[in-house]
Amino acid sequence: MTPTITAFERSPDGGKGLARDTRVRWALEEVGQPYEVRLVSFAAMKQPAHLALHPFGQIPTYEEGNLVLFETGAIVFHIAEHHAGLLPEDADARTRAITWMFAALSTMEPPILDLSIARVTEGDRPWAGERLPLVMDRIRVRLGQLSARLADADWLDGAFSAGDLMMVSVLLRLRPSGLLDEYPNLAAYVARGEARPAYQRAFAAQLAINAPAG
Ligand code: GTB
Repeated sequence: MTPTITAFERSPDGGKGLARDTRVRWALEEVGQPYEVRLVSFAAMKQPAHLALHPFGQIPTYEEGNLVLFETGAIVFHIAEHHAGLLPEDADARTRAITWMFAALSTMEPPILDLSIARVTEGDRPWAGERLPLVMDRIRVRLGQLSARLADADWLDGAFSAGDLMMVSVLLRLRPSGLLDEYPNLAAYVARGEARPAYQRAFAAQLAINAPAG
């Protein structure tokens, strides 16, 4: 059955691939699963029909027959569990790859999201100038630790996995800040992820919807 995901009718990033449907598209492309996309407006996301799919009124969602999922971690995990290509066969290696998915979402992503909050949501507060360097330093701590673990490897634990897909997706958001470039092995790691044909297809698909007109 062809799954359907939801995405922004028009992403605020104008097609830079930063909205979270991109990581789901990427996973589907990696495993060769065709999918359909239903575009939703910000207003529609808060209406009962969408809230029945996603209790927090967000994108992306994932529908496959009677199964409805929200949260990209759960969606990518489901895709990886049901298709070959994103999780190793070996049980221990599989669990380590899943651990990296959790690390991306629960250790790396929160301080990275905090940077957007500090810059955009709270950028006009009188204390914003003092808070921003603290937020950036908290990200540097995590990037330093991740950089040390990755060292000169291509991927976090052997072959490319759903753990790398999630980690690269999370780190991508840092590019405009310049923070990623302070860790050349992480910058190269993210570039390796983006160079994957499956990522390129996912990026192109979301760009086709979101590219500014003209
Ligand atoms: N934890 C959830 C998951 O991983 O699925 C988070 C989902 C989420 O934050 N969805 C956002 C959303 O629906 C879109 S991706 N927001 C609308 C709302 O909450 O009302 C976040 C996002 C939005 C825009 C950019 N951008 O423009 O750069 C980047 C990321």
